[in-house]
Amino acid sequence: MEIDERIISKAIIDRFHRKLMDHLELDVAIVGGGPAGLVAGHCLARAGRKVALYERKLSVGGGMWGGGMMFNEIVVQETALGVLDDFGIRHREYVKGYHTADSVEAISTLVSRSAQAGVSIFNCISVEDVLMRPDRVVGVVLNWSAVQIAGLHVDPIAVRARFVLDASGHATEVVKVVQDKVPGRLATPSGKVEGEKSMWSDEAETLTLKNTREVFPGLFVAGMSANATFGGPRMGAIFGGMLLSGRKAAELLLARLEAKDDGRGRERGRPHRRRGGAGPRRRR
Ligand code: 48F
Repeated sequence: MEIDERIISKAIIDRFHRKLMDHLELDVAIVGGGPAGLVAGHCLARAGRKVALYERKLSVGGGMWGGGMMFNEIVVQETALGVLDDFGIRHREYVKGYHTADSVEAISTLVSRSAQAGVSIFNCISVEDVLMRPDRVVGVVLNWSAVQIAGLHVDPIAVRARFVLDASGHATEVVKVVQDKVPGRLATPSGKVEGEKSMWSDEAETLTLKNTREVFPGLFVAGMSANATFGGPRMGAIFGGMLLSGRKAAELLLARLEAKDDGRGRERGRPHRRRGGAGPRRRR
């Protein structure tokens, strides 16, 4: 059989078109394909939820590939070894309490298992904005990263999601958009992004988990984005907090997807009620 280039093109266009069409309405839209976003996506997809993950870059994986300063090993503490085991990522004890894993094995496995669990990963796509209603975030606004990089004036497309997870890392990109463009306050002490602090690994690893939560109605934060949003320090090349944060974000999201306020209120014309400080206050 002679290979027909037209069929190759048609197959790619057709399959991608279907994938995109099939993901215009989601349970959770995840922004960022680093360790936190991938672990969250994996847990949500395994629980049967419809999840898409958008990654700006060509390669998914965020800051894990390079270990610490391109020494491609990561450190993971005891409490997070369960996540590595869950994914089948091999690890070795270095000294008591400190374990290492090959960063390339770790991140490639997180990516592969997430995709196989059912997370639809869209690489080369940047989330440049959110979809809003008067009282909450209801989706994401997408554009090709190449459009952003080239500075082209091209309008985006939008995807509805019951919840959005900002796992964009140090940049906290979605939270910053919401801070700047959506009426209301974030559930942070100042109502704004508190900003990342300098390195303090122990404190950061604890705070990352604490800071993994809903920061605005419909918008959750995980990973380094959670810490930067709530003003925690960075932690360096220890990754347990990122993995556990992804898992915690998924647990919170699964609970919310089951709850009365399940992100469908707007469809039924029922306004979202403020809880625990995260919520809109209209600007005048
Ligand atoms: O930075 P990243 O790995 O975030 P993370 O999961 O993990 C942080 C650690 O890697 C490390 C650390 C822990 O020791 O401090 O830095 O919290 O992955 C975030 C991903 O989000 C992508 C970005 O390219 C990266 O791969 N990203 C950021 N903004 C956007 C985005 C956006 N607006 N749209 C799509 N992708």
